[in-house]
Amino acid sequence: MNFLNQFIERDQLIKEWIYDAAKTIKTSFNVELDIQQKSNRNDLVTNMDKAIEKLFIEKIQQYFPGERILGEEGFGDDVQNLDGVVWIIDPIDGTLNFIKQQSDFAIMVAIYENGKGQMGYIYDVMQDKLYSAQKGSGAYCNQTLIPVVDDKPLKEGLVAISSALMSKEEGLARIVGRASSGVRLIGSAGIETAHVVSGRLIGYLAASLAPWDIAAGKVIAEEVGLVYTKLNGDSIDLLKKNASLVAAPLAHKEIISLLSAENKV
Ligand code: 2AM
Ligand code: CA
Repeated sequence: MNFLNQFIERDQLIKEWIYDAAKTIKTSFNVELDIQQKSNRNDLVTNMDKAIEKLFIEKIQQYFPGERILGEEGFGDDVQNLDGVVWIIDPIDGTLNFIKQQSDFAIMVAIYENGKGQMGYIYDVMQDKLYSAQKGSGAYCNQTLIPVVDDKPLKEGLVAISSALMSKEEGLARIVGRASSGVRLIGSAGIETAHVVSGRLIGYLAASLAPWDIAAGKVIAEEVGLVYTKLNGDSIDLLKKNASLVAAPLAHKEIISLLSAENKV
C-alpha cells in the first residue's frame, strides 16, 4: 500500500464519516439512551457507542475491504498484531461525559500501517473542532495548521491526569501537581490529548489507556513535536493497556525523572 497516494481520498472519506457520526450522536440527545455497565459502574457503554462503531466498520469494509479494524466495542476484528493496515476506532471517547454532560467527548479514528501511525483524527463534537494529522504533513485543527509545541519547562504548564490515576495513584498526581502550574481533569483522553497538542496543557498522564484511547492522539501529538510514551518512558504497546504520558519534550523528561526518583514508575 502506498499511503502517500491515498491520503487525500482517505482524509475526505474519514472526515465525511466523522461529521455524519457526530450528527447521529447529537440527535440522540433528544432520545433516551440505552446505557449498560461494562467493567464497573463508571465504565459504561450506550447504544450510541455501538451504533457509531458499526457505522464506521460498515464504511471501512465498503471502501477498504480486507483492512482490519480494532474498535472499542468489539464489532471489528480480533486484532492480535499490527501487521498491514489496521484501523483503530473509539466511537465515543469520554462516554461518561457524553452521558452526564453532553460535552467533552470525542470521536477518534486512526490508521496504522505495520505498527506505524499514518493518520489520526480526534473530533471534539460539541466544540466542532476536528484535530487531524497525516504522518509527515503536520497536524490541523479544522483547516488551520497547528504550530509545533512551545517546549516550556514543566513548572510553566498545566497537566491533565486521568480520573483513574487520580483515584489509584494520588501520590503521583500530587508530585506532578506540585512540579507544574497545576492539575486538570477532563475525562476524555482524546480531548485532553487535543489540549496538549494545541498548547493549552503541557502534558497528559493516564493510569491505563486502551489502544483506541491512544492511537489517534499519538499520530497527531507526534506531528507537533510532542513525545507519547508509557509512563516509564518505554514505547507504547498498541495491543495492550498502557500507563501513558504525552507531553512537550522538556516536560516529558522532567515528569519521567520525577516519577522514577520517587519510585512511581
Ligand atoms: P472511554 O470513555 O472511551 O471509555 C477517562 O479518564 C478516559 O479514560 C476516557 O478517555 C475513557 O475512554 C478512558 N477510560 C475509561 N474507562 C476506561 C477503562 N476501563 N480502560 C481504559 N480506558 C478507560
Ligand atoms: Ca469509548
